[in-house]
This record gives sequence, structure tokens and C-alpha cells, in this order.
Amino acid sequence: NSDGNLHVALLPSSGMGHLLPYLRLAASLIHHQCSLTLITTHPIVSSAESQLISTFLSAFPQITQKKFTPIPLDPVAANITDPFQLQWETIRQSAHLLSPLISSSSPPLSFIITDMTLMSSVISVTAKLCLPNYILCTSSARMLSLFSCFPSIPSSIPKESLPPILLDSNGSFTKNFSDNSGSLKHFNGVLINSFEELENESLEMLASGNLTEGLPPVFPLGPFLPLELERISLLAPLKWLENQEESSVVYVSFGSRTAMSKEQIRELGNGLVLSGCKFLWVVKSKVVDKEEENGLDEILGHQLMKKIENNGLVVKEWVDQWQILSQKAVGGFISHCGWNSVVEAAWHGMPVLGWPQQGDQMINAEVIEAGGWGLCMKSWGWGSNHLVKGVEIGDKIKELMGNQRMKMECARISEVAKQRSKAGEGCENMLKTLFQSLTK
Ligand code: BUP
Repeated sequence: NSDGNLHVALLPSSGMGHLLPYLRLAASLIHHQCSLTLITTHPIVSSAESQLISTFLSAFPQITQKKFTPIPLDPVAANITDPFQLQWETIRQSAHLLSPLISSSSPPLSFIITDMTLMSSVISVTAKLCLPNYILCTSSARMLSLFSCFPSIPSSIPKESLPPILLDSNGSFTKNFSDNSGSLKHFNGVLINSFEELENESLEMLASGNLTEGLPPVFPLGPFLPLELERISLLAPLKWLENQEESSVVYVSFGSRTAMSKEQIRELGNGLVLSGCKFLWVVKSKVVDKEEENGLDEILGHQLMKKIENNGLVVKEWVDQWQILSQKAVGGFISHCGWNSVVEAAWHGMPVLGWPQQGDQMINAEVIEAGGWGLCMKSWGWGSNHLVKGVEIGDKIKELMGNQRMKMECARISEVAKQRSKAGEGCENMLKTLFQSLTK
């Protein structure tokens, strides 16, 4: 095996949306007989991440774990309220401490794969160590195209689709985004969970060199598939789905780090009831899972709970999204459009009602809309800025569940996604190309 002697380090950023693709990629690299080191940052922000990391490391005992403990930051001084974002900044500011951890790796590392949120700080460390450095982009190629030329904006992306946080040109988030973007040309390549048929235009644009000069090669490795170890034991939703009619249920989830206001949660609940559809709804009222203390009764209120009783199942726990999307009963997905969810919906051929809340989600939702297999609710604004009324939500759900044209596009995208993920396609071929480029 030509790639048998490589030792690769992975440095994910915080949040399940960042961690999951790293672990899915790690499993593919092991398949290529790479030795792997997983750098984990402590303390870990959410319970979901802690649990997944320990399950993963017990399933792959051949992987070395290196624990990285950055110097804690004061959220007030850093002016960051989101705990995941605070962790990104904490890692960034302590990146110099990674140096001994990286250089003591044995056998010596062949390269490191870093998260986009950490790029500029990590490159300053790896450049000194002459260690090749790749990025695993946890977002869409469309978002990567914005990232690659920021602060310019590609003509294909409307300015309104940028997250509000990026419109503040003096803010620290924008400054980091810009610094990370500027460091891109010093990287050896970008790996991404996407594929040609999903994002043809953006991938071509990135490959053409027209967006920005000196862009490293982009390797579309998607669609990433979940690992067996991600299967979890919360069986109630799957059991409930077994008893529902085909394509009758709408699945609702806004990912692992978006908490809606109580008011918006209740409007959404009313909308679901008004739609007349059955629903499986994952409710999150706190950004970090550990803080989710209130019961459903308190979050939804007694009245809404009563209305919901015969129409849907509401849970607060982590569910097996991949399995849910694969159930015959599920006919539509209301999603925040985190990139992992988008790719998973594409694979399962699931029409999406995209309701972006923050970050890259509007740009990701536009990928779905352009592909004709879902809707992007721009008029609903960004999460916390706007209260969307139940009646409007109910109407859109009806539209989602009844749209035959979208269903056809879904079937088409799902077919190519499944072909891509068959052995020999997508990820495997691309990884071969990547390894060839390394040994040149
Ligand atoms: Br919540 C939840 N079960 O209950 P995204 C999420 N997931 O399997 P995010 C579950 O987590 P960012 C649950 O399938 C996907 O793979 C889901 O990633 C899985 O959104 C992942 O969709 C969530 O990218 O992250 O977590 O909001 O927006 O930062 O990418």
C-alpha cells in the first residue's frame, strides 16, 4: 500500500457539526492504513462531544489521543457569548502550545488536518515545524468560495446571505474569518464533504483559480457516511416512526448548537399542529446540551403539549438523525441547514424546508434551493432577529410535504449521492489522488 506509512494528526474544532466529519474522515484514513493521532481539546464543551469522542476512541484503539488544554479565556473580556465560538477563540489564542504536542509525535507526523476556524493560528505553528497542513472544511463548497476570497464577496453570493456577524467589519469574528481566509494559500489542500452533483458550480469555480490566486487544491470527498458507532440507543423516535404512514411525517431539527427562543419554539409548535402533518421534533432551548434543564412541559407550555399529543413526538435528547431520515414514514425535513444535515438530507433524498439561524446556514440553504430539492426561507430572517408566526410555518410545511417536483429532484440527488458513496467512488478515489499528490 503506497500510503501505508503516513501518520496523520486531526485537529477538529468544537461543536458536533465540526467533530462528526473529522471522525467520519478518520475512519476512511484508517481504511487507507494511515496511523492517526486525534487531538482533543479540553475541557470539552458539550456532553454529546465528550460521549462521541470516548466511544470513538474505544472503537479505534489504534488511534492515539493527544489531549490539548488551552489557556482558558474570559468570555466577558473576549466578548463572546456562544460557548462553542469561545472555544474556537481559546484554541486559536493557545495555538502555540500545540507545538510540543505536534513535534513529539512518534513516528513523526506526515501532515495535519485542521479546522477552518483555527487556520491562521495553526499555520504559524506548523510552518515553523515544516509540517504540511490540510483543512477539512466542515461547510459547503459555496461557503468555501466566499471564505476563499473574503472580504471580497463572489458575485454568486448575495450580500444578504452572509451571516450578520460577518457584516460587522470591525468585529473580532470578522477579523478571524479574514485572517483565516488569508492563510488559505499556505495550506496544501482542502478536503470537503461535498460532491460534484451537489455543488457543481462552486466546485468548478474553486478549481478554476478565478476566485482568488494561489488557492490550494480542493478534494471533494463527500458524501460522508456515519459510522456504526454513532448509532445510539434512543429508540422511541424510531419505534414511533414505524407506526406512521409512508411520507406522512415531517422531521424537525435545528442541529446541535442552535437554541430558539421560547416564543419561537411555541410558534413553531403551533405551526406544526396547523400543518395537519405528523411530526418528529427535536427541541433545543439551550445552546449547550448540559444546560438543558427544563422539561418539555415548561418549554412548550401545557396548552401546546395537549395539542401536540396526538400529532407528533417531541424529544429533547440526541436522536439518530441518519436513521430517522432513512425511515419510510419521514417525508420532509425542517432544518437549520448545518452542512452535515444538508448532505445527509441529500443522501436520503429528503425535501428540506431550510430555516437558517446563523453562520453559514443561509449559504448552505441556497445550495438546496438551487438544486430544486428544498426551500430556503429567506423572508423568515435570521433566527433570533425575527419571530415567524405559526400560521406561516404551517402553510410552508404543507407546501413542503405536497411538492411533487421537489420530490423528483430529491430522488435524483439521492441516487447520485448513493452512487458516489459506493466503494471506489468519491472519497476513496479522492483520497488516492490526495496521497499521490503527497508522495510526488
Ligand atoms: Br441535534 C442532532 N442527532 O439529535 P450540522 C444532530 N445529529 O445525529 P450543527 C444527530 O449532528 P454546525 C441529533 O445528523 C449531523 O450529522 C446530524 O451537524 C447529527 O449542524 C450533526 O447539521 C449536526 O452541521 O453544526 O450541529 O448545528 O451548524 O456548526 O455545522
